[in-house]
Amino acid sequence: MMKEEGGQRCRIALVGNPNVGKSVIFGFLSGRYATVSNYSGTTVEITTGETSWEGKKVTLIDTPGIQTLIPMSEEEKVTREILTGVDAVIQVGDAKNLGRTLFLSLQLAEIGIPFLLALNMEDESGALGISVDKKRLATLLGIPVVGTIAIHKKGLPEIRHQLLGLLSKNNGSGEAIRHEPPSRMIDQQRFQRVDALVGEVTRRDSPPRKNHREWIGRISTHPIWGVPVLGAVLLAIYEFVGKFGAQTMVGWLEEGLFGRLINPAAVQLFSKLFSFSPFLRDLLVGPYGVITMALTYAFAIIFPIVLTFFLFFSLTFSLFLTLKHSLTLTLIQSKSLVSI
Ligand SMILES: Nc1nc2c(ncn2[C@@H]2O[C@H](COP(=O)(O)OP(=O)(O)OP(=O)(O)O)[C@@H](O)[C@H]2O)c(=O)[nH]1
Ligand SMILES: [Mg+2]
Repeated sequence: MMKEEGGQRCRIALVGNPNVGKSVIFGFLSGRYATVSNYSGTTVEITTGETSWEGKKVTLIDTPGIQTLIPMSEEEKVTREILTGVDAVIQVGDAKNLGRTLFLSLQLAEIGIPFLLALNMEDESGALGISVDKKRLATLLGIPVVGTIAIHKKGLPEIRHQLLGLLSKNNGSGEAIRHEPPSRMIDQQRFQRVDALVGEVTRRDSPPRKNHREWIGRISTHPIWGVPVLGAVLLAIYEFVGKFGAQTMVGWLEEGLFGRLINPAAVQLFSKLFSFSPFLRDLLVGPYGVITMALTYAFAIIFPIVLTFFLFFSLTFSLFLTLKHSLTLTLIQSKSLVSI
C-alpha cells in the first residue's frame, strides 16, 4: 500500500452512488491527463489521473457508481478492492439524496479510511428547497463536508484544500486503521455461508455460453484492437448511411418516387386547380413549392439519411455499449465537457 511519505505518490479514490458527479469532480481535480482502463480481470472501467498538489504527487482514481461497500455487483467488488490500496477517499454524494449518501459514508467510516464528503448538486437540492447543515453534518460524522456544484466548479478547490489537510493529518497513519470492522466480518461470513448454500444446491448442466457482447466490448476498448474496430465501424457507417442512405435511397426517392411520380402528378393537379392564381400554384408546386421542394427534401433526402443513421445506431448501440461509455469518459477527461 502506498503511503504519502516525502515525495511518494498518494492515492485518492473518488467513491459514491451512481450519477452523483464523481467524474466531473475527477476531471477538475486530475488535470489534463487521465487513463481509462479495465480493472484487471474485469470489464469494469477505471479512470486514473496523475497530478501534483502543492508539490505533493497525487494519483486520483475515479471509480464506478456503487450503492454499498458490501460488494454485490462487479463494480462494487472493484471499488471495494481499490479502497484497500488508497490513502484517502473523496466521497461524492448527491445533496438531494442525503440518505443514500450517508449510508455509504457510514460504511466508509467503518472501514476507517480517511475521507471527506463532497455534497454535490447543491444547485438541484437548492431548487427543491432542500438545505443541508454541512457544519453540523461534519461535526456529527467527524469528517470535512464540502458543498459543491461540480458543473460550475463551485467548491472544487475547497475539496483539494481539505484533502491536503486530511493527508497531512493522516501522514504516517498505519494500515492498522484498515482493519476489518466486526460488521464487515459478519457480512463476509454471511456471504461465505450463502456461497456454500448456493454451491450445494446449484449445478451446471451445460457449460456457460460465451458472452460475445462482453468480448466485443473488451476488444473495442482495447488500445490496439480498438483502432481497427473503430475503423470498421466508421467504414460500415459510411457504406450504410453515406452510400446506401444518402445516395441509393435518396436516388430512389428523389428521382424515382418524387421526381417521376409525385411531383409531376402534383404539378399537373395543382396547376389545373389553381390556374386562377399563379401565386398559390407556385406556393405548392413552384420551384420552391411546399410539395416540390419542402416535401421532396424532407421525405426524399432527410428521411432516408436519418432513418439509416438511427437504424445503424440502434443496431450497434447495444453491441458497443461499453465503447460508448468509454468514449463519454474520454470526452469528459479531454475537457471537452469540463475545462479547467
Ligand atoms: N445540476 C448538476 N448536475 C451535475 C452536477 N455535477 C454533475 N452533474 C451532472 O450529473 C451527471 C452525472 O455526472 P458524472 O460525473 O458522470 O457522475 P458519476 O458519479 O461519475 O456517474 P457514474 O460514473 O455513472 O456513477 C452529468 O450529466 C453531470 O453533468 C451538479 O453539481 N449539478
Ligand atoms: Mg463516473
